[in-house]
Amino acid sequence: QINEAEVVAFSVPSYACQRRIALDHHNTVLADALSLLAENAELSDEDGRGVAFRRAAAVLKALPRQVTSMAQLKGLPCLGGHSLRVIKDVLDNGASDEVESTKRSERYKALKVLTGIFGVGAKTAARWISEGIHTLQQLQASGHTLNRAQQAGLEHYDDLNQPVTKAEADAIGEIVEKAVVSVLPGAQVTLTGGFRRGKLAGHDVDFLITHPEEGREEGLMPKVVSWLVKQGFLLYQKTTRNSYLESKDGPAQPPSNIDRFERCFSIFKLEKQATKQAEMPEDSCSFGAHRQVEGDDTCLQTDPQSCSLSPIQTGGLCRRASSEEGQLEETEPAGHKPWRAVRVDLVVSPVSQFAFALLGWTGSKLFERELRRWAGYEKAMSLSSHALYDNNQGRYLRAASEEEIFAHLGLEYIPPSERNA
Ligand code: TTP
Ligand code: MN
Ligand code: MN
Ligand code: MN
Repeated sequence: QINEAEVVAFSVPSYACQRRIALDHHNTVLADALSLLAENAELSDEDGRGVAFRRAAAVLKALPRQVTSMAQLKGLPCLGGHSLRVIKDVLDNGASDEVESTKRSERYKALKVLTGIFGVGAKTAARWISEGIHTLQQLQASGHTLNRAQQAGLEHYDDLNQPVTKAEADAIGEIVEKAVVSVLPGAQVTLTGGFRRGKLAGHDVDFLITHPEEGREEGLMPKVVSWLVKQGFLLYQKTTRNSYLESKDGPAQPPSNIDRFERCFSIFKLEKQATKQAEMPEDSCSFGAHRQVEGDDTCLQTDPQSCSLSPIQTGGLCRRASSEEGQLEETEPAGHKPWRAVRVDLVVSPVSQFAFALLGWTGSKLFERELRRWAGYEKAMSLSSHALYDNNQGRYLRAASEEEIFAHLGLEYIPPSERNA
């Protein structure tokens, strides 16, 4: 029996960028429930609701202990009525009806399948669903013309929906490093995104490239990309050039949040040989259903969403039992090729903007959003991944490190491993 008067309520600061949020925390079940509703809102093109659930989840991730009663949540920021109902449901019943029915809903499942195609966003998926397209076969049968990204996405669907491991990220890092120094000696490559925050798996690998001499990085991306193409490392790439300096609002205006670096969205062809040296867990399938059949390393998953193993861990033979994926595998037996497709993002930044780019590309997405919100509302500053503009002083604030940016913003420095909001 809990005496409400004796319960000590938790306390956390309002902005996620004021909190230290490690990958491991004490409220996974609650945060996962809210994150699923956030994901569903984002997939439904309701970004406002998505952010609200993400913020609520980030509050729970920051708590020093597991939540056991609603009274502990009194006075916490970012917990709206809807999030509180979900939390109460989980505390009372072990699960939230809304979350469980969302997971089971045809619409959510179709949105997941269709946006699982690289190049397909929430809007495109919604349009297809309104035409009755819920599966990859239905999409293929519909005769819709797909753009180049979507064609690549469909072709490498299974690989790209298999989490990228840290070992694979490191193997790709070595290739990128080699490409970059071959075309511009002295240039530097930094791993960003989730892997810089310490994640052990991700949906892609993100790299930031610069050169210590300002200006030397200009035009670097096309050279890196053609080196990679020539060596046969790219299955797909789309490069966009730097539009920061020539953009209409120009550097004299507060920078917008839109990133204008030279960047490349790509799909790498990673030889399985390249990660063979790395230690792989014997059996780390989270579902526990990953097991071997005599003489055949086949994963007998029945729920394709629950196998977290990469093809490398399964020897490439994880035959996921989803009907649509099953059919795709008949045309392309993913398990019998000596390589896998991996999404890679490359960004080139001039060294004068490097700290801002590093901060902006390390994430998490909510952490980034909260940093910009803090800058604008609390400090009258505009933060982008290019610069920090002080509206009161009417000037840009320089920074050579992330620490300096946090200092300009009046925030305690939060290391990458604690930006997992
Ligand atoms: P993602 O690669 O989408 O996410 P992630 O690396 O945190 O997680 P995952 O393991 O699923 O890959 O984005 C990485 C960071 O890059 C994130 O903070 C958002 C940021 N970013 C963009 O994605 N696009 C942009 O235009 C800018 C400026 C930043
Ligand atoms: Mn703790
Ligand atoms: Mn990433
Ligand atoms: Mn990315």
